[in-house]
Amino acid sequence: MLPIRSIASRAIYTANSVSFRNAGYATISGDKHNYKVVVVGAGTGGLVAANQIYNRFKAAGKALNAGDIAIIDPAEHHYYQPGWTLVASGLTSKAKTRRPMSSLIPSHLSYIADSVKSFEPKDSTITTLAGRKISYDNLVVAAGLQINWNAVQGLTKALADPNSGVSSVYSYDTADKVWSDVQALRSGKAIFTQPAGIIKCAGAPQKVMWMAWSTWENILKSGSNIRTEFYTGMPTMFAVPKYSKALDELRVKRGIEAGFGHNLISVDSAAKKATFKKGDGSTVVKEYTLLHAVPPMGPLDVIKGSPIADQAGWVNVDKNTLRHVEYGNVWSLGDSSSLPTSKTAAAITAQAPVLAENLFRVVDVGSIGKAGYDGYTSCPLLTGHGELILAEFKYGLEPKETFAKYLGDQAKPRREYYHLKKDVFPFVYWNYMLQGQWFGPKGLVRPDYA
Ligand code: UQ1
Repeated sequence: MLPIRSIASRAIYTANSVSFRNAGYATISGDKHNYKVVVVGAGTGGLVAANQIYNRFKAAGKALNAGDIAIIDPAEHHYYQPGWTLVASGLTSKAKTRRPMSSLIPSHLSYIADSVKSFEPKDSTITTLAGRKISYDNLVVAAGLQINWNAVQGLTKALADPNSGVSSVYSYDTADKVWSDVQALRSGKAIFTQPAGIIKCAGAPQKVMWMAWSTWENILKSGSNIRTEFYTGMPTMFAVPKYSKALDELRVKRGIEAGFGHNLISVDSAAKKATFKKGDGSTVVKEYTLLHAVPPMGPLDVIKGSPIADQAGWVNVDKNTLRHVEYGNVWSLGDSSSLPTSKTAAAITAQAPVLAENLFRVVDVGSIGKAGYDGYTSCPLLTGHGELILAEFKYGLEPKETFAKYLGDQAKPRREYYHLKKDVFPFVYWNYMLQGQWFGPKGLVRPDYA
């Protein structure tokens, strides 16, 4: 059995112990069937949104009662996924990137350890895997996305073999294997891949590469014996032209060969060969000593084809209001949403306050106000030890940089940003963001939409 868990596993987990969660912090609600707000998913989007919604009503002097908001997620742990690139580069331990779910859900939220089986937005209900029908005044969908590990033939087998030299940053179980493989490599060819299409944190595949390169070059001094190559299904290094240019210059300067429009389709771990499909349909086989593989990703099966999904399978929300285009009491943010921006934790810092404000206004006065999401997202691109390019941008792939006016162009790798990513953000996340008190570039100040 391959011990790969992913966000998707939240949807397929069997809810078998609704009543026995250690309730030191969270309360388990076993019998209530109607809630003012139901939040689906207790990942970054769900936990932040649930807390910001609670805080928003309270700030208006209209506090919801304990138990008015329910959050539903079958996962035993919550993961700080932005930490996995740090795990993959030996900068932190994986144990520090997860905490028991029950320790993170405050007692004023009802915690339902179950998963959604179907959405019935016409009736304002959801049905759970355990067979409960739950009705809501408002529904917030933050269910995450699905990692299609099996879409790359031979990958799960290769990942499960400790000696295969094949790893992936995209799961808790394999993120530390990246680091052990990187440390073990003394010579040969290291291949890093990225699939075509939408993935979460689209910068991560190359962050892992840059940190591995820096480890060989600067720490282990074995760089001259290792050839590094990057094969991506995308046409460029990064979607935003400004950062793409900087990253491509860095790639050339560091002697890293790239193949664009190259999609990993199979791994033969016995022969140490990876097969890629190119845009013209032809295939090409590459030998590797170390392979960092990133599988394709897509919408969760439970959402795809459901009444709340768009054609592609994402929750179909207005890109500025985060309100469902058809069902006015359904909202979405984060990876499961149709928002046409990069799927990151930083994006949640800007999406959640807009969602909380709009939902509050709809409940309070019946219509939304001026709050709108501009597509803000960020990708802290580790480029080596002590250096990071802080990509920040909004809709239209337009840069929206927080620190440029103080420190200069954020396309230039800087030490300050490296420490933001490595030391500041993890602390802020666990201590402020998950409690609904952190607003990204606005810090601890909730945006005012008056
Ligand atoms: C952020 O707020 C955040 O959460 C704590 C991150 O980590 C998950 C980020 O990567 C980024 C970029 C932000 C945005 C905050 C600032 C100060 C730019």
